[in-house]
Amino acid sequence: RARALHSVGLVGAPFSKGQPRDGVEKGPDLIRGAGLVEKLRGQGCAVKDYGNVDFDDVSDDSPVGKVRRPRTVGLANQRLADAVKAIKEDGYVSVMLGGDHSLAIGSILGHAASQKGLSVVWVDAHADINTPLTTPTGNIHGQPLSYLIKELHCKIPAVPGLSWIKPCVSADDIVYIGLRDLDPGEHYILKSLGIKAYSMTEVDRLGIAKVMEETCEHMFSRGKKPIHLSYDIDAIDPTVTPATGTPVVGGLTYREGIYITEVIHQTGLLSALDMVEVNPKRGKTDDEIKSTVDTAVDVVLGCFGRTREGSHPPNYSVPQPS
Ligand code: B3U
Ligand code: MN
Ligand code: MN
Repeated sequence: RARALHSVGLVGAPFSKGQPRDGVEKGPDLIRGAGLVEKLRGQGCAVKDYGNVDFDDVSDDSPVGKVRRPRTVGLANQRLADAVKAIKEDGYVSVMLGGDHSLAIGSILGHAASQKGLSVVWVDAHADINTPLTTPTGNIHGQPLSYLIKELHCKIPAVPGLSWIKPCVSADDIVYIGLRDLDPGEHYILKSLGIKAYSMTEVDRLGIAKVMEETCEHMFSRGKKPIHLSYDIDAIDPTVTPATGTPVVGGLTYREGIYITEVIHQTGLLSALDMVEVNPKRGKTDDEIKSTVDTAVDVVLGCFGRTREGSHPPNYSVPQPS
């Protein structure tokens, strides 16, 4: 039997406390229920499912300044970081199914613990880079990158439950795609740190092919580092993926969303993936939920070599009539 094309280590993170809407904790089991593991195996991947991380609620987790549930989110991300680190040490590409986007803290920390340096591609309508002092909502799913970026560390106050986080990515190693809903503080941080960002305006101006070409050029100009792709389903237009907590009009088409994954796959450098913010309780109909979940599955499949042109095994031959 031929060697598997990819080794995928899957972990579910049924966690919703980085934001106020429940339902997003159902993401992992829904995405599995749509046949993710079987489909990955069907396209030649070796898959180990590590199951779901167990999360505990911290009692008396009152807000600290504006930040909501810092101890619960901090503890969840410690657990997740350990899980992702173990998956990387076992030699797999880590796939974390969320859950809300605060989970990128643990996923990126666990990934970074096993590598010398990472590139992060953040596909999202939002920049998720508010600090505890710029956040308008207090929700930590709008803040994960602020805790992880070395150049922002001096702007992060000590918050109980989150102070253990050691920043592990440089601002130059981040590329955003799909942005269209930023707070003033976030926009200022992006500009002042010079973070590479392709908002929907750049997607419109350049087209997704050029955006991905430049994304790769930017990443590779700093040496070829393992890629962490953090994919928020709300990057894609809500006509396609409505079942998510904070939908924003004017997003990526299904095709643009999938094209991103095809290019990331072709780099051969994908080392960890987050698929987050699928929330079935935000879908108004079963069709809305199905379209959102199926798109999330297709994003993961695209990351692991599914091609729209089709494919065939290397030893394939057309049967001869006898
Ligand atoms: N920027 C806002 C809104 C938001 C961020 N991420 C999501 N929504 N999903 C905030 O809360 O920081
Ligand atoms: Mn996000
Ligand atoms: Mn988002």
